[in-house]
Amino acid sequence: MSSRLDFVSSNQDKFGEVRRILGGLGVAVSHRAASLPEIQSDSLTDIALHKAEAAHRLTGGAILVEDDGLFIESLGGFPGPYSSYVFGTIGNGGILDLVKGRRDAVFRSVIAYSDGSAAVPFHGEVRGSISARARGNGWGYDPIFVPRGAGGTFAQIDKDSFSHRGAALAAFAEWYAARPR
Ligand code: ITT
Repeated sequence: MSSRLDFVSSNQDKFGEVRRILGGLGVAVSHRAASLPEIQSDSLTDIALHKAEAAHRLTGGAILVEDDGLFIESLGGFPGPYSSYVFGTIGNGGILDLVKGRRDAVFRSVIAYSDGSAAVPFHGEVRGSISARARGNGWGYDPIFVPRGAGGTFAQIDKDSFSHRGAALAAFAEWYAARPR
């Protein structure tokens, strides 16, 4: 059986990180650029599992997808599952205008794997805060998210060892290496 593994995503920045992180864990992955349909749900896990099924239908092979969200506590978890839409509409400037009180936030990732049998989810999260202003040049919310214990925003540090994506992919890689073949 082929060991090809495709990461199906419209987001080139995500794929760059996925390739780097999984490469460091001994798992080779290719990019299949595609925008998958996303169901409306409060659950990143449900969204990721549906994306995984759509991705497997697209390629017919073994795939990974990811769904992420930035959850800001003083905003009741906004933008959460709507993070991609909110970034494209109000962006980091709009988020900084909205956050007035407590700045605690959590970044969550759900990676989902499918090779045709039921999709399997892997979870990662990082706690931190929203910075007072954007710092550093990074993609998405990187310039405004400061992981707890780090000296700067995701855009200013080597984020892989702190990131929600790094944690979810580490769980995936452990499971993938141990799966029956
Ligand atoms: P897919 O095609 O893989 O779905 P997407 O960009 O639409 O790509 P999501 O639906 O998971 O991905 O949206 C999550 C959004 O959260 C994403 O578009 C970014 O704006 C943001 N985001 C996720 N992870 C991030 C990270 O590590 N750093 C900065 N922003 C991030």
